[in-house]
Order: sequence, then C-alpha cells, then structure tokens
Amino acid sequence: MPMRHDFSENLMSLQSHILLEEAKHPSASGDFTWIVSAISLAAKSISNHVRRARLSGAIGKFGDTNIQGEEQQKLDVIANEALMRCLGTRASVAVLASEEDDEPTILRKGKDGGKYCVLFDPLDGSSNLDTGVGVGTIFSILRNDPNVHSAQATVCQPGVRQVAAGYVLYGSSTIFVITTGNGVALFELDPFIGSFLLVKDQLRVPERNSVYSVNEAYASTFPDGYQRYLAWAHANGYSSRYIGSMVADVHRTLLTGGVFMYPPTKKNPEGKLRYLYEASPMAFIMEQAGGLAYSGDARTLEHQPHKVHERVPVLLGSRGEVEKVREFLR
Ligand code: P6P
Repeated sequence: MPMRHDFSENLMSLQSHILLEEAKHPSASGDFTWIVSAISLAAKSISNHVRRARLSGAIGKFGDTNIQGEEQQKLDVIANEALMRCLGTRASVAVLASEEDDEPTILRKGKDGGKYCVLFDPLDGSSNLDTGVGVGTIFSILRNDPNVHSAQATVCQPGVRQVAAGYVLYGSSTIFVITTGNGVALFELDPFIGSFLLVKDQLRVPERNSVYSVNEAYASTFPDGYQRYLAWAHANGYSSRYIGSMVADVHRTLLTGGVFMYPPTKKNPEGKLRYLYEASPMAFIMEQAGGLAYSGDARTLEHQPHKVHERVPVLLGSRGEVEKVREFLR
C-alpha cells in the first residue's frame, strides 16, 4: 500500500506566501517580493541580536538621541542599520524613512526604477529591552510617485495608499504579521531552519472582548470622552492590559480582541504615536482583520500626513469595542 501524504499541512514559508500573493497580480514584477524578503532577512538578524543582547553587550543606551528626542538604545541603531543594509540593496526601493532618522533616505529616483517607499520603526518599544519585554519592528510599504521630487512629500501618503504593512514581534517567539490588502497572515520564525513559517492566514480580530489597553497614568489629561469611557469600562467589568510596547499591545489586541488606544495627552496633544510607521501600518492590519482604527474623528487610514514624524491619536481594535469608545467621544 503506497504511503498516503497529507499535503494539507504543507510548510508554507513567508517567501512562498508572498510569491503566491504576487502571482494573483499578473502585472506584478517580483520587485515587491524582494522588498518583503529584505525585511524578513533584517528581522531574522534583529531577532538574533535581541535574543542575545545581554551576552553581546548590546543592551543599554547608544549615547545619542534621535529626532524624536528619545535616547537611542544600542539595539535601535543595530536594527536601523540592519533594515537600511538589507533594503538598500533592493533595486525597487526609491525612499527609506525610519523613525530613527531625521530625514528620509533617497536611494534612487522613480526613473531609475525606484517603485516603492519603505517606512519603518526599526525597534519600537526599545526602552523596554532591559526588562525582557516584547519589542518590535513596524513597516509600511507605499508606491513611489516619480512625479513628486521631495522625499518628505513622497512618503507623506494616507494609509489607504499602502501596498503592504506589517510588524515583527520579538517576544516569546519571533512573529511576523503582514497584510498586502488580502487579509492578514501570521508567521512564526522556526530558528532551526531560519524560516518564517505560516501559522495562520486570513486572521480575524474577535468582534468583542472586554479588555482595554491604555496608559491610565495620563487619564486625567485625556479628552473628556476617553475619561467617560474609562469610567464606563471600570463599571462594566473590563480588564486592563498595557505593556507599553505598541507591537506587543496591538498583537495581543489582534489575537484576543479588545481596544488599544493612545489618546491626546497634555504631554503629547496630538498623541504620542507616529502616523507613517506606527498608526498607519497598524490600522491597515487591524482593518484587514475586520477591526477598526481611528485617529480622532477620522478613520486612521484616511488621515493625510504632512510631516514624516507626525503624531496622531490612536484608537484601534475589535469593531464592537472601538465603536463603544467612539460613542463616548462623539
Ligand atoms: P507610554 C514605546 O516607547 C512607544 O513608542 C510605543 O511602543 C508604546 O505604545 C508607547 O510608546 C508607550 O508610551 O507613554 O505609555 O510609555
């Protein structure tokens, strides 16, 4: 009797998944796959550095501050360099914009083949590294407009124009989550073969879950609607989960439901999180998983940014939970 094979459990790597997605677009040229493979390669390198940071002396402050006025961690610089190196060699990348760099980096003009802009926060939540808390890389891929000659203007696009978005969570395992506009796929790094393997495709965020995620230390300076929502949540048995690392907080919200928010505060009247490489990519992921994402009254993906490091309020998560918060904000 010949051996019966079960092909339903085929190993699907990130590479194969993206190639299959690309094959759905006859006009695709394969450039896009190269970009995702560059991000995947950088993510494996960053994961390795994060996981042995104390042994290699990579923990601690780099001794400089970035454009955000935040003290750079050594690993912020290592992660930024890894992404710059891996993406810089990709012929289809026109512009790179990083949370760690004052200005975007122009690699090539549209006429020289630069089809895409890649924006990223190389190591979000890095201030938590010393205490072993999950940190992450967030990325967003936009088309380059060859007729726009300023790098700043080229990358300042609303989130609806994203070609792809995702994040890598360096947590209890290394998780790669990506959307190219056809749903959300979740991969886990198998360190023994060095590949991101598909764990879940067409991931959906639960419709409801009585969990909110916000830094309540600033609650007294939130706009009134948020304060009234929190009072309602306290009275209705909600629990609070806040890690202080956006990728970890959003990933938990994506998998288990609930609502994550970073409202305007006295210290950050526009909110703390940056639009282009934090709010916009996370909003794309959340909407593609059936959730919602708002920045103030506007749908996050429809916000038109004017500066690379522009900050916006963030409210995202389960449809039912985001709508509940919005009832109090109206
Ligand atoms: P706070 C980390 O510094 C970060 O940029 C996000 O990862 C996180 O969601 C937020 O800031 C935490 O900010 O003010 O609550 O410490």
